[in-house]
Amino acid sequence: MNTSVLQTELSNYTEQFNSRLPEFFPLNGRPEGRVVEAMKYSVMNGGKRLRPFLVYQTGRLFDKNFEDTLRIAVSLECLHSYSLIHDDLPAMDNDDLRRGKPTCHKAFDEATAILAGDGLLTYAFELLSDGKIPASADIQIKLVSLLANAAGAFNGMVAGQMLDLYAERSPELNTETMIKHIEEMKTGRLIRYACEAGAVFAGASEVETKALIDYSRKIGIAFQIADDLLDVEGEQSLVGKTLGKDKTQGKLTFVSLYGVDKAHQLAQTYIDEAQELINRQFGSRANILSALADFIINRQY
Ligand code: GRG
Repeated sequence: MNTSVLQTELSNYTEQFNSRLPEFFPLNGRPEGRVVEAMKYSVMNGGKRLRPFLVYQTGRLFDKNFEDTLRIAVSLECLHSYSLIHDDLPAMDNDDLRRGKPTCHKAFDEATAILAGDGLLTYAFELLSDGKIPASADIQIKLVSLLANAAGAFNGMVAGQMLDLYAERSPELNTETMIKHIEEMKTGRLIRYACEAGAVFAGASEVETKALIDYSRKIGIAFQIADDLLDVEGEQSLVGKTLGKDKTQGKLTFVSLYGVDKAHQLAQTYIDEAQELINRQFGSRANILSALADFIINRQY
């Protein structure tokens, strides 16, 4: 499949997804509605919608459609947006720009941004558990449990973020094994959840689910390498966030570890492996997932 077919699929999906988002954020005009405004601002504030698209495309392998997968996709994007709001806070990455627009704490204020993150995190689980997902109770519970684990403090995104902050201050932790471990938790677990959730929702077999998980783990690492490369090679107006920060902050990244050329090669290797896996299991049905793997490392934003 050529890249432009994928670009069209992704932009059609994004358009449809964005047009449905407002209905998930009713504004009630009451003073506390300010937090919902901040939540809505952050979720509606652009974004590639890669995680929702992965949920949809995984579901589509098993004949699920946009509407079937929408609630799971919105829930995941809420959780992802919470992590970005909190990551941008002064106590964390302290950034003024996200998706090319003022970060939540700049557009509102710090306390509202903390609450908006809390609100989105909580809402993600409300959307999964309010009985409106067209699946059995067992599947709904499984989705809640998978997301909690992927986002959480034991082996998930919060654990990855903690280790990332800690490693910055502890040079002895700056090893290849450690960076892979950090990135697998911080970035990889939500990407993996996107594919696993689509598979669980759609009733994929164990073998099919495993192929999707293996694919997602590989594209997850490649995604992070691409993110590190964009920080040094990207165009700020396209990337939409402050670039060059990894170096200024002395962060250990795939680029600081391997250098630019080797980082590109490594990302390509992960993508080749992911494509081989997914093609072996699903053949041409997985053309879009396969093309998405290419997009992940060739993206400009
Ligand atoms: C604060 C609990 C907590 C976790 C933060 C997501 C994260 C963990 C930190 C964000 C910083 C960062 C650069 C992470 C690496 C890659 C990443 C998740 C980038 C943002 O995802 P995209 O590129 O963003 O999919 P869009 O805006 O397109 O949704």
